Amino acid sequence: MVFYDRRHLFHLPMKELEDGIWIENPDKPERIEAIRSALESSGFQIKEPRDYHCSHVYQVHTPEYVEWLKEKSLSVSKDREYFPEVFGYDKLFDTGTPVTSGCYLGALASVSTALNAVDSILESESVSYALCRPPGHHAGISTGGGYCYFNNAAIAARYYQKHTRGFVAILDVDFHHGNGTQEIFYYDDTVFYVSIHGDPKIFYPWISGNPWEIGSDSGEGFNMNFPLAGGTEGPEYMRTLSKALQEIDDFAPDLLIISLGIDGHKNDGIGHFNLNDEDFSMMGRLIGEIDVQKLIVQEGGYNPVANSSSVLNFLHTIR
Ligand code: SP5
Ligand code: ZN
Repeated sequence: MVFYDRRHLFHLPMKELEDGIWIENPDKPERIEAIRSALESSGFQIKEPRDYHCSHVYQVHTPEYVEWLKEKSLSVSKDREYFPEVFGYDKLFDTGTPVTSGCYLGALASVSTALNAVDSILESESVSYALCRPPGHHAGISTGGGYCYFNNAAIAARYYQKHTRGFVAILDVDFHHGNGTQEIFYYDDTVFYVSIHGDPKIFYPWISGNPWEIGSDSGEGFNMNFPLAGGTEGPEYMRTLSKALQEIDDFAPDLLIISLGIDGHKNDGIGHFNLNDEDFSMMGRLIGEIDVQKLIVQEGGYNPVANSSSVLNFLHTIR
């Protein structure tokens, strides 16, 4: 089942500060609208989710962060956006993630999209897809960044556990390391986080994603990073994916959440892998070999054309 919430359209970031220059913000609504219309044309039924109480967000994020974001977002005017000015007080860690007038309600709607998909899983759907925007995997316990405000996948994992006490694996195939998801579950042995991403020595978010980050205390051994070089092609990517999937199979989760970014596509303007449409078919096929319920949560992907063909391919092969 596919879930989508139109309220992301009210989140319209305008700029991003990169290398001292204001560029157009790449998190455009079109990147998600293109996926939605491609899914509709291929016969997928799309469900608009019901709202979930905002308390689910507090299972992952601090009240200070959530209140700060709410207050800033609901007070910024529609034609402006707010960039962090005071480190520590402001709770966004980069210069690409402005507070917009629509970001708080948009981020809540994105969380609801993921939670509705979890509910479909609890009602025994085998694979559900949450077409989330804004994305989530860079959002940490008390910080937003990387176009992310609330960590949709992490909140979904906690919501699932609240209902089942089950074990969850999160496989993150966005081009960027999910620093937020890693942070949230770093001390946790009930959620296994595995990520394949561009080497953070070179690529965003730079601060995390190295192989020696394995989790801590009871979480030791339950965090795993597979950094890859820029330009990585399908065959090498699939070898790494197979290793990651073997680890997930050994963990034997009750639910597998896939943080799906399309920014590893060769035509994506932000990521730097060389994957093509067929590689996303192969990814879906390999992931589908693990016999467990699956929740797919949309993360990055900035080329609407690559997004729609790759998500379609992925959803056609996963099971
Ligand atoms: C969800 C997601 O995919 N977020 C990605 C955030 C990427 N942010 C922009 C990184 C831009 C790095 N550009 C460095 C240029 C150095 N010359
Ligand atoms: Zn990304």
